[in-house]
Amino acid sequence: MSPPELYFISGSPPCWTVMLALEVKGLAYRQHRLDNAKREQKSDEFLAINPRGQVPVLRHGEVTVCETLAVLAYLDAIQPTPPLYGTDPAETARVWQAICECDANLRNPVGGISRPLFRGKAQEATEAITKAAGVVRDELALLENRLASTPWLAGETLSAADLTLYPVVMQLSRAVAREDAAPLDLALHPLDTHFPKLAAWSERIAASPGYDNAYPPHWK
Ligand SMILES: N[C@@H](CCC(=O)N[C@@H](CS)C(=O)NCC(=O)O)C(=O)O
Repeated sequence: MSPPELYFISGSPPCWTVMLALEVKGLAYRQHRLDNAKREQKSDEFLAINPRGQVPVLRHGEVTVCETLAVLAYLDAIQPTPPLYGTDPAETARVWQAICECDANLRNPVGGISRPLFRGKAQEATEAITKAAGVVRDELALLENRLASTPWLAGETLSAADLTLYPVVMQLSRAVAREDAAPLDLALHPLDTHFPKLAAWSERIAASPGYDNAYPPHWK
């Protein structure tokens, strides 16, 4: 069968998660980069692939998979090593718990900070950004505690939990490093000052196989 094909938007955290998973598993794949500025994900051609008009989407032979976590599960099935969802019941539960916590508690507030900052609208959105930053700091403090006892979110090995969280943390770090974030005093930048364990964990991810290939092209 020919290699999987990934439809993605550069800088999209879910797409980055899938790319990291493909690289960690050492799977060859073809990239189809869509241009969000041109709304290519809403073109008739792409809507025929995913009627929701969202990425990531993985196509592999006759199989089309939408939704990040479903793509990761598919990749785990076609290439079981290294396993992304744990190797025993307790580890599997920890992986899913960390993923659910990230999606339920962190992803949206990080978007609430990064969207206005990336769009140059920090001044108009100061109150909303400040409120979201409080939520994010609390969540990062919980993660910081967890990473005090284990190198990876779900234990001793890298898992889908790490690959889910990492692009969210990077999106945040990139946003709060902007000059217009400085006057807001969000206490989130630099990451290694406020959350050293999380920063060290980020470095471990950045040392994982194929990391550079998965890095968002427009950030390079
Ligand atoms: N729950 C979905 C979320 C996918 C998602 O939100 N994708 C965004 C990119 S980060 C997207 O395609 N946005 C373009 C749009 O909705 O037009 C998943 O995890 O795959």
